[in-house]
Amino acid sequence: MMTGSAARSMKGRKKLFAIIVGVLLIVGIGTSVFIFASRPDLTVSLNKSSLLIQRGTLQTLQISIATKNLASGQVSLSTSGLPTNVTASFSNPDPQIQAGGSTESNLTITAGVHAYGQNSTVTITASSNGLTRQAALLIAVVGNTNNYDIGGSYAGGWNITTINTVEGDVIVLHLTSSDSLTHAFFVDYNGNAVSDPNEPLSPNFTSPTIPITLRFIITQVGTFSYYCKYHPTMTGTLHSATP
Ligand SMILES: [Cu+2]
Repeated sequence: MMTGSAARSMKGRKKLFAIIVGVLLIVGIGTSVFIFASRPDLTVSLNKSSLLIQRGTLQTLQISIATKNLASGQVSLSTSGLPTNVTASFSNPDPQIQAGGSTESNLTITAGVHAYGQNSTVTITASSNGLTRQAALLIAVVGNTNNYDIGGSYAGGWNITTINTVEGDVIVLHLTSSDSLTHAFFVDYNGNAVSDPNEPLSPNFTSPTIPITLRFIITQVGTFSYYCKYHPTMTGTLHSATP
C-alpha cells in the first residue's frame, strides 16, 4: 500500500521522464531535418513518363537536372534498356551544372523502320560529383494499322484464315456473324486454345451486317492461332514477324 507522498513523488518522476523523452525527440527530429536539408542531392526528371512512338519516326523530350548542396561540375547522361532498333541521343550529353543550379538537355528517341518493343522501361541516368540518379521512361513502338473485315459462321469458319503481320502493328477487325449465331474472336498467344486475360478478345457479335470492332496491337513474334471463343472449330492463323 503506497502512502500519499510516495504516490506524488512517483507521479513527479513520471512527469520528469516524459519531459526528458520529449526534449530528446525534438532534438533528434531537428537534427535529422538539418542533416536531410543539407544533404547533397541531384535530381533528374523528364517531361514525359511514357512514349508511344511510331516505327520510322523520332520524338524529342526534355530532361531537367538540378542539384542541391553539390559542387558545380559536369553531368554525364546515359540511357539503357531501349527497345530493339530504337536509339537515343542527347543534345548535350555532358552539360555543366553550377552549384545548386539546374540544367537541361533534349533527349531524342528514334524508332527505326525495324523497331519493335511494347513495354520497354528505358532508364535515363545522370551522374555528377559522385551522385547518380535515374528517371524511367516507358516506351512502346507502334507500327502500321491494318484493317480486316472478318465474317464467321459455325459451319464455315472464318472467311479470312490467315493474317500476316509484324510485331507492333495495330490490327483492327470489323467482325460480323454470317449465321447470326453468337461468336467472339480471340488470339491464342499461349497456344492453350482458350481465351486468357492477356489475349485480344472481341465482344460477342451476332449481326451479319453491323460489324463490331476489335482493335489490338501485336505484342509477340511467332505463329499463333485465332479462334471463336464459342466454336473451337472456327480457326485461323496469325503470323507475326519482326518488323
Ligand atoms: Cu463462333
